[in-house]
Amino acid sequence: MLSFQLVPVIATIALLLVASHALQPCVGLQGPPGRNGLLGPQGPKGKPGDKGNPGPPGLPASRDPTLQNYLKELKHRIARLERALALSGMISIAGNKLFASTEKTAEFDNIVKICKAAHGNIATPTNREENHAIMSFAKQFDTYPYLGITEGRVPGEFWFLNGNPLNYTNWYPGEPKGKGTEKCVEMYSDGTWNDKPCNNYRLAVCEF
Ligand SMILES: [Ca+2]
Repeated sequence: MLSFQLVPVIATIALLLVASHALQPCVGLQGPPGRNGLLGPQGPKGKPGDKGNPGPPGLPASRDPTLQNYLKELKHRIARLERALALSGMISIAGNKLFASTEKTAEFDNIVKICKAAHGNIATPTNREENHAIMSFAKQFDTYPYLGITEGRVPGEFWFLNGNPLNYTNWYPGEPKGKGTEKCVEMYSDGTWNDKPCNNYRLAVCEF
């Protein structure tokens, strides 16, 4: 016979046993795999790889058909542009020189600066063809342009602005006659030259 004092003890033990049994995990079937997680942050930049081997040598430009075709097309396009600009009197071409005017007048020193700023030079005729090309502006704007020619230390001796002696002249009959008082040169509308003081306002024509 159990004494009545043992009953609560046995009951407590029984409860503990039941509780401990309930805490034991039950092993069920394995569930399906979870979804993929989000992308992680980008890793650090790797080291640059080794330099590759040099490629095979290309064709010389003169034998590269792609390049030659491209040059041909470019020349054709430039020639068309030049013809269009010449048609409207905006440019005049003589040999390798291209002449253009600001269509405005200025003193000699300013024309030199204007042309330099445009990466050109003041119009300087070194042969009949160039003289004729500059003359077309004198006629078109009915204004005499200054030329890139000035008088040296010796009165009556004129030089190109680059210091070279004149290899071509087209003086108006009797000119130059300023004898040191007319240091610059203007072009009349018939293409002839006249020595003239440098502070007049004359048409700005540049060559490129
Ligand atoms: Ca004169």
